[in-house]
Amino acid sequence: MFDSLKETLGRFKDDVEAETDDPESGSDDVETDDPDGADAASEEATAEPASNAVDPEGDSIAERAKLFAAGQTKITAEELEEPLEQLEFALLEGDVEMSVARDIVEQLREELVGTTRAQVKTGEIVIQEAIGNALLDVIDVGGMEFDEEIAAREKPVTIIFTGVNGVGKTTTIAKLGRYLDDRGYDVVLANGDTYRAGANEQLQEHADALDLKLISHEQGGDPAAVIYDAVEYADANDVDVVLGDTAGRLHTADDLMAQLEKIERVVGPDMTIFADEAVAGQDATRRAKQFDDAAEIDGVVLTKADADSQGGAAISIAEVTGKPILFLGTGQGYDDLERFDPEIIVDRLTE
Ligand SMILES: Nc1nc2c(ncn2[C@@H]2O[C@H](COP(=O)(O)OP(=O)(O)O)[C@@H](O)[C@H]2O)c(=O)[nH]1
Ligand SMILES: [Mg+2]
Repeated sequence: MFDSLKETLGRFKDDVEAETDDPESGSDDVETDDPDGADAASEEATAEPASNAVDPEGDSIAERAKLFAAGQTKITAEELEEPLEQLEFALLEGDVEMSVARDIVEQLREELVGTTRAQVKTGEIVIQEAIGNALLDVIDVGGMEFDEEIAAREKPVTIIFTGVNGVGKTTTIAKLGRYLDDRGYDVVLANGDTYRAGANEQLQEHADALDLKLISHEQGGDPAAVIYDAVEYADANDVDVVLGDTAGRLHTADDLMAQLEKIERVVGPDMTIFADEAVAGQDATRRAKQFDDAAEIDGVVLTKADADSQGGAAISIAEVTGKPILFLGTGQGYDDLERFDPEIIVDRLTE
């Protein structure tokens, strides 16, 4: 999962370390393993010719060399330029949204310029930390905590799933049915995808496998009515959570959005969760915005993360929509659902 994104970040770290290996680029003979390193470096500094030359920052080379000997020279904006440019390019290639790639690069620039070489050289994890902070800044947008929300809300809690066909919406509903069942909640499924032939049967199979009740109507019926029925059933039978599927495609995109608006109006769900594939990258990010406009979403499930090496949607979608990623789909089995914890994801990407 997200392997190439991890590589991109690792490469940036290596680039910065290589770039800042020496105050005047080109020489890589600085002693790092000598316990008496300061002396060695100062010998090198005195061997520096033209000691009254002035570098672009206005410090004389002799002064800079002295600072370097004490391990105090700072990483400059110029040194970071190339690594940052490479990073931005790689992020864009990895399908990260442009505004998000820029934010990451800007934050890294701010955090790293002025960091002393000593910190980088002595193996302090400044670069790694800076990368982690920049990532956390874009993926941790606050918003709801799924488990807490379910626990706190008056029952039944009604959750509607939106998103286009084929991304794994129905599978995610089944997985969440299992997830909630495992945590002691009674769950009913509702098939609001009345458009697609075979949708009832598909959800019924999941319901049977998970031993959950499904409420469905004939194909072509009103999805808002199905979900409404499921809520009534839940009320009457002390069911805790209603998971409502919806169509991912109608005759036109406008019809689809109008249908989602109607469900929102008639049912008044407690949560609307948008599902899309991590592998869809920027398309997923764009669709999240569109669906949020039709029926405001509270959170996102990114499916097929197991097949996504780039991580572009995973690090873009929260910042672009302002809504948190709640879960990652990590396979086709019912247990292949992972809580999305920004800190854990960042640790994994930067370790
Ligand atoms: N590898 C993988 N496949 C998934 C995941 N989630 C769903 N799928 C597969 O994606 C396909 C479409 O899923 P479905 O739930 O029918 O999509 P829907 O049209 O959005 O309801 C199915 O073959 C699922 O098994 C996931 O997290 N990882
Ligand atoms: Mg479906």
